[in-house]
Amino acid sequence: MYENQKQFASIVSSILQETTIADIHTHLFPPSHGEMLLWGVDELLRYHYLVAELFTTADWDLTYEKFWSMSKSQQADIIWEHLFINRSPLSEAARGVITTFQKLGLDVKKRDLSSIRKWFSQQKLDEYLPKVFEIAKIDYIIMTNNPFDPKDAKYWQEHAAAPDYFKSALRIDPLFEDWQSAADVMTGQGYDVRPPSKDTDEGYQFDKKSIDEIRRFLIDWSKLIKPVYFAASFSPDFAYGKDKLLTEIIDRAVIPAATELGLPFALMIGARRGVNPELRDAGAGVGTADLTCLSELLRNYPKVKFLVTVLARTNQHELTVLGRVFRNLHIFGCWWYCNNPSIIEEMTRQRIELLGTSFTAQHSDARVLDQLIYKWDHTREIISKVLTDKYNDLYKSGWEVSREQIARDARTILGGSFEEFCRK
Ligand code: RAT
Ligand code: ZN
Repeated sequence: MYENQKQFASIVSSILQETTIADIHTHLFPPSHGEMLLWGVDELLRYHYLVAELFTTADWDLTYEKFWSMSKSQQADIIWEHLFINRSPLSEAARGVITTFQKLGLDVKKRDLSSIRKWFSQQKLDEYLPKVFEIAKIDYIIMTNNPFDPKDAKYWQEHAAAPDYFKSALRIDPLFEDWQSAADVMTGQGYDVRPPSKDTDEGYQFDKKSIDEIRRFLIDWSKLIKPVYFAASFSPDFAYGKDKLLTEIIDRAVIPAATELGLPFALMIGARRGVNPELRDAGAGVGTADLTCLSELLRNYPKVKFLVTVLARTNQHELTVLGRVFRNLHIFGCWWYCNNPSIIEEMTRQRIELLGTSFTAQHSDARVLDQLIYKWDHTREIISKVLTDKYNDLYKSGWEVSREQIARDARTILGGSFEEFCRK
């Protein structure tokens, strides 16, 4: 079927280049969400991954206050100068900006930010958005929609539904991380939710009415935005079964609502928020989680579907094993600090070796529209490398695969397996 390994690698790579993707977790919004949809050169440069990197190099006189008080383009300028001019853009996030410019046809060799800015200023969003989807070869993306965020909520309440290549996900972190303000928001939206009160034996608990109202809130919002799944991120201390309040919210509100609607619940575990609050979104750390709490959840609800990604590299093997022993678990993505070529490669090999193709290799987590271009370009390259090795191993054992079979497998780990899991 192919003459040598090199030729085979190029076949797999060209198939990967053509595979269209379901990007199952992003922070993008449709144009109807107005300014919430971030795009363009300044947004690319002030991506929070690059903000954090800037402060690893900048002098003390660039204080956090000074940086945050600057305009977006001043922030972009300073990041460009520090990370792209004074040194080479070798980090994954910095390289990503260069790949994005290059794929858009811009001349990166000149390193001329003003001409790049000029080009972006000439783009019209209604033409630019489909162009980005086309370059990145994306079928659809899944957003992160937070009904506790007044801005996001307002768009849903006032605007027409998003185009069908922008699918929604109902993000419910505030229920777990800040129930006082979550209760305030729900009350403000007409739900009779009282903050939990302290019971001496049981710790904090919601009254029955409040928990019913939280469930009603989730169901009503789902009717409005039609999410593909519920989602929440958790710290490494995620303690389902031990933390009474968290367990109660999951058991009595989230799971019943997810069951009623037939929706999966996505858990993203391991981000320690606010390790350096001065950095805002960029100031989170990572920690190893105790995944026995996750196993308990998976065991308790064998008919509820769970989508899970974990942030700590040290948790990846254990999660992959859980993906094998629990049929109600679908593992996805190389999240945030794992979204680096060396770790993606390691995780993808490990997952294929334990799960075959029943997982989702990656999500982009794009916050800026244009990032779809580089995130998927880089991922495609790594996945084709891993798949080439795996098919070569099979070939040595006498098993040949056709182009169609390779294309089928590639699409499976880039969206197909997720879709099948959601349909179950
Ligand atoms: O990866 C990121 O950009 C993080 O800031 C988070 O948004 C994370 O992905 C999340 O969804 O909480
Ligand atoms: Zn995210």
